[in-house]
Amino acid sequence: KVKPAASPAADKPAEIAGNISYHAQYSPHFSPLAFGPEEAFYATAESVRDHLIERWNDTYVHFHKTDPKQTYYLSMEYLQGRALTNAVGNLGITGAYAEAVKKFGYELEALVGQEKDAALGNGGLGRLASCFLDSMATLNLPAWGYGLRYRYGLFKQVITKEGQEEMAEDWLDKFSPWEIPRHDVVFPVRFFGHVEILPDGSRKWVGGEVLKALAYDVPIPGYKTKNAISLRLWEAKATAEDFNLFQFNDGQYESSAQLHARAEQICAVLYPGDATEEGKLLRLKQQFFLCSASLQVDMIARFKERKADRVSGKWSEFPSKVAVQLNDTHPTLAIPELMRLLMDEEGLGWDEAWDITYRTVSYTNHTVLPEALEKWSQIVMRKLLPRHMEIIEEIDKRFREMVISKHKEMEGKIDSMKVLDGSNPQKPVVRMANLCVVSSHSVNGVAELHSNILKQELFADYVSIWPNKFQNKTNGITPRRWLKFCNPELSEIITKWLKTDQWTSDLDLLTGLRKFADDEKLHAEWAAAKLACKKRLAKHVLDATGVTIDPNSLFDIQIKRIHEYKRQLLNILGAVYRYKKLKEMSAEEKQKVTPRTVMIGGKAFATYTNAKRIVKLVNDVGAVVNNDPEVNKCLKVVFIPNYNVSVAEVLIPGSELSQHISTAGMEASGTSNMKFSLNGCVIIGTLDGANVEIREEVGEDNFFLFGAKADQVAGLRKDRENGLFKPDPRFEEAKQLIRSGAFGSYNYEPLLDSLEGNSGFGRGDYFLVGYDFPGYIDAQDRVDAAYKDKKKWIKMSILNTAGSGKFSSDRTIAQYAKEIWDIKPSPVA
Ligand code: 26R
Repeated sequence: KVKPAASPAADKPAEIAGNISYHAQYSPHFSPLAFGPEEAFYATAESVRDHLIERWNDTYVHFHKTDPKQTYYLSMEYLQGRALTNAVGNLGITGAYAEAVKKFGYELEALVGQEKDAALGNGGLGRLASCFLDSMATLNLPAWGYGLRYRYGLFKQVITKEGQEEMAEDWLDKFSPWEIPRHDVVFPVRFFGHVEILPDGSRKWVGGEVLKALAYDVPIPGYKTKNAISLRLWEAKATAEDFNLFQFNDGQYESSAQLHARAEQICAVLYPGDATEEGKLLRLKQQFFLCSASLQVDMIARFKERKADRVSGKWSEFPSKVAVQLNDTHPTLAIPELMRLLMDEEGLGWDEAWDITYRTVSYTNHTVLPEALEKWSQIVMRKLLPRHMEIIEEIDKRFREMVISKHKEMEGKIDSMKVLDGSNPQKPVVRMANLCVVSSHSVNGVAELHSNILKQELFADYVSIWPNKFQNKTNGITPRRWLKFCNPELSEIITKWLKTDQWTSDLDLLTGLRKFADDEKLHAEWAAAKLACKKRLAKHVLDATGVTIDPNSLFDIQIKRIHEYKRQLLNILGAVYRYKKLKEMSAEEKQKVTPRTVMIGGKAFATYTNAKRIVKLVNDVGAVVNNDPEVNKCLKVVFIPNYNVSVAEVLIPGSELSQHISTAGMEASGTSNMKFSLNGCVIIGTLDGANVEIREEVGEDNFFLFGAKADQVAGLRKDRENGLFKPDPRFEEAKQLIRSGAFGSYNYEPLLDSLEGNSGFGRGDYFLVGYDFPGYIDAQDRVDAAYKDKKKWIKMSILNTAGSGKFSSDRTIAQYAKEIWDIKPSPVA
């Protein structure tokens, strides 16, 4: 036994400084001569890591001893962002570290900026997973996250004259101080090969290529608790045995290390392009790699290891020890992999393996967009995973038999419900969502409206078979990162007025602010805090774009992935219309206008042409408006480049109005809407996703609503098709101004055409930009009027914060724990 040494005393800055020096000297990554901000950041992070490792070890031992039921959260994406502020904040050692780094002449905030964002995710789904980890740790839940250690995460967005360009973002450029490579946790993962039938009739998957999965653990500290959980990221490796020394010495360098090269490909990038067959295969490999490694190592091996200590160690106990949550369909292969391991490796029969799998696995749906529902080629799947394909075929067959024998009335619906779709014999596919629904004991949506759409539309047929399988779990966000740490100004005021900082872990306490909503003293403090955040934001904008914006103007922000359904196009058309009206005004009239800064940020998927055109349009409009002296006191339009978690942490606190304006029924939930509202920012939005619930919580007077309702959308599209749509003249004016070339000569025709009828590029305005345009402009007019009344606006702002308690991910995770996972808090003593 090695007696562990203690980390530096958390309340002794001198000791901490000594520990930082120690790391600079004895965990060296740089020349000993320099101790600049970068060196100081790494040494500080390593010092903080000592605290994390201590807690992480204690938590691991505690879970091992007490052997509680544990959740395994499988996700292809995590958008962690930076970790330093969060780590010292959650551990309660921010002050001590701030003082310690001062001894080296540094401000902690300056060092924090040295850290690269860990962007192992695309958007909402990945950031949700990261918020969930924070809440699982904070609630002392036995739950771990599993993902892949991508070498390159989400691309860096660079804006040029052509619009968006993508660059590889090297988050591991130097190294990540937060991960612990676990050389003791290495397991084989197989691809390709074939199925052998053994003499006893059992089946075994053999041959093919075998890679190794190596675990990297990222400790996740809970807030004000001793517990720290793990985000386990797998990396693919080939070993010395896979290296052909003979070939290498013979000069055949590439073939000598073939498997090494293939291993490297697996974790090379987040979401490899899947336009080619190779790309599709790689993406499927990634998905299986995550599932197989997590299941073999952490669920099966751990269950066996711990069951040796248990009185009865039956496999039937597995579901009372293990819950697997699938973050969308991306890790669906966990289902056939668990079946395979139980049957082929552990010798169980189908029925027992199925019962265990069904009781273990649950699935969250995050989108109803048809193009985002995964379908995998049966041919590719059979080649890469021959045994899994057999198992999926058997699941499909048994499902169909069950429907016919027990739900005769649903027989006519079988074609759309079954897992395998062979309707195109050239391209038979596996429908992953159907596989998830059929094989999971619980299926949930991520906001009330979305869950209802799942029950009434996407999964309606299954509801009559399994009426109790479908649930709602409205998303949430961690109030630590998204208020306490990113907005210290507002946090202090809240703590002062509530006379407690308990709200950080009990967010419902924010309702206590309601009784001060008219208090002038609070108003003054609230406005001052907002102004400080706006100034920080303005500085970011200047540094990132060179554009100067006025902190006294209304800061209006839309930041999210660029997608037609999210309707950044509606936003920019609105800005174009505003510009046109300003141009028509006299100087006197302009005096009365509410000055506004419209900021739009977000990344477009590299091959999504219309999304990239939108990015270009926003930039082009900005270039004209911002340089037009006749209007630029009243309006600025800024595209915020390279939107990511760290940028969000600056933008959200400084925002006053934020736009969540998707076509109703299309945004499953949204989570930035919750972050804005929590930070006292008023929403202009449609009745979509979690907007519906936010509006209920903050009150309809404190939310600018417009637009078609979800249940009207289908009818409106029909009307449009039938030529019944009459565009508002204001909508025509805005489009016309762009067509006239007022914002440059780039060809916007294809983009604008998507708003027209079903001809040429036209998609009949599928997202109803034209239908919602007049309502949107009217709502913006109401915003302008409300903003003029400072008292009214600040009151709205306070009531947004006060009404955001429901949207803590602590609430969401507590519900998952109780209503899906059946796991209980297990705090380290
Ligand atoms: C398979 C591939 C095409 C793919 C599709 C969609 C890959 C990734 C996605 C991302 C989707 C699933 C996503 O991020 N959905 C978002 O999930 C958030 C968290 O629940 C919601 O808030 C948000 O509304 C939803 O768009």
